[in-house]
Amino acid sequence: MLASAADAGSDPVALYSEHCSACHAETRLGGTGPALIPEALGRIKGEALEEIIANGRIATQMPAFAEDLTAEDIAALAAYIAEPLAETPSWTVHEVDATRDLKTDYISAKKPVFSADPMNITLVVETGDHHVSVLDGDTFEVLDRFATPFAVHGGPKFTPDGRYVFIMSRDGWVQKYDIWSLAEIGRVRAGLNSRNIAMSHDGKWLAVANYLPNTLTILATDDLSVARIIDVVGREGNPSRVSAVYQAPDRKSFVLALKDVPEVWEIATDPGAGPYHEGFVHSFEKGMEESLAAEEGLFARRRIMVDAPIDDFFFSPDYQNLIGTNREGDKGVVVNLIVGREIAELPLPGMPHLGSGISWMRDGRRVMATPHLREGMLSVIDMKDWSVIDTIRTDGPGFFLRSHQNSPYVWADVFFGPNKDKMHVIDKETLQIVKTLNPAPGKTVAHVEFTRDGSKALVSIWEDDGAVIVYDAVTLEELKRLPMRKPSGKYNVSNKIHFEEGTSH
Ligand code: DHE
Repeated sequence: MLASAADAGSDPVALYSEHCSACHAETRLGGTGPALIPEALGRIKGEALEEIIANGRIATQMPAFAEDLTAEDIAALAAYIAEPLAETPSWTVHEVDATRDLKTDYISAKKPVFSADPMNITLVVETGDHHVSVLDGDTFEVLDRFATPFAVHGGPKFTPDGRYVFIMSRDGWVQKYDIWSLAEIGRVRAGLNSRNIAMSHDGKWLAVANYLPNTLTILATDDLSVARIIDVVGREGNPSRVSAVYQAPDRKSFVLALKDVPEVWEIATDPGAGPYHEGFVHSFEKGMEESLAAEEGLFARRRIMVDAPIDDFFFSPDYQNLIGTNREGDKGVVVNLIVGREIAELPLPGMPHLGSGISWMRDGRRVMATPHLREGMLSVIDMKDWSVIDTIRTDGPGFFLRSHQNSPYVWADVFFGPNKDKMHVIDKETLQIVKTLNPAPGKTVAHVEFTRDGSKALVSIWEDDGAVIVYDAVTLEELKRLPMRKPSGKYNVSNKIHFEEGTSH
């Protein structure tokens, strides 16, 4: 397309400068509009990109250019912004800090400004118009609805007391919001293209996993200043993107998987404990030399060498094992964090989505389940001997799984394909589907969160004119429908800060 556009005389660099740079920045790294680089655009490419340039984007400031630009110009622009940047931009402490925007009108309340139970607040991320709704988890009244950075992704992370929450966008913005005061405190751009964030066990530090640049940014949670930027470089000297970072509260550390080199890192979030406690000296396996030369103190790093790079992952409830998937998506691996090596392989074809894994006790044994992004099935695995106990066939590939300690059921969506409007409810003991909900025929129905006590389940109708449906989690009857703009994830304060076993992280 670029060739024909060039033949027709389109100059994408000049066109970009004239029409796009004011909002998206001359560097294409984003300004008031999002970054226009392939890492940020993701699956929006080719004709889909041309369509947005021509017709604009609803619920955003993006105007339509069809009347000002020819089809060739639009094709040339779409091809230009789909090209990777010639050089990896730097994003140093200085540059991050320059984006820090703390709200001058923020007033910190001494107690919650509402009468609702602060532990039963549920946040709903509405990606349709880039907002978050703050729901009272008992009455389902919307207490506040605030604007977020563009394209929030992944779960917001709460401080251990449940008062503050941090929300990340794909462009690397991190927003801090005070739930008690119902007010934004500020935001900072911690990366240029980011995967997810993790809160430290003590609530003092927030790790931001980046694709661009290849770094892990650690922010101080009190004022969003940079505590450390760690270059993510493998032992052989190769830089890497970060697949995902999570906190391991029992280990007082962050654990991250590297996407481009076969390593898992553990970063101490407590100078006294860190990754070197409990049996680490027994690790006479690969990676030992590096480990012996370990740094000490806060943010000390330990490298664990694995056979192949790991994508997203999930922990056993005791935080001793990490269960991840390889990039090809044809198997799972179990990495023991005590001995620092892989201890098992799981036969999980069809791209297991282990970031959505959950576990529960079944017949006296702990099991875990994961959906698969390419196959209509859930795998149920025994967490003691790592055998696959059962494969539950579903109406199509799913994305998210949720349960609650007080619920007898696992809720599994069918995110992809013709049955994307279905939600399966599965008995945790028999592993049988007991009911398939179809609350909005033809529309995507996905992602579940429970109330604090597990008595209600909140389900998204994942459409721009969507809704959150409140179900009785026992009778499975619909109780309420709250209109929302493409609600994606929902996050209950208590379930998240107490690491409720039915929720992934
Ligand atoms: Fe996500 C969580 C990775 C595509 C919506 N997703 C996560 C997390 C990771 C991840 C690592 C864990 C973050 C956390 O909670 O700390 N997601 C990926 C991918 O690699 C993938 C497949 C490709 C990509 O584009 O990055 C991907 N994710 C999507 C989507 O297309 C979804 C459906 C729509 C969107 O908003 O982009 C999507 N991801 C979500 C949501 C969560 C999430 C709603 C949080 C789930 C939760 O309950 O915690």
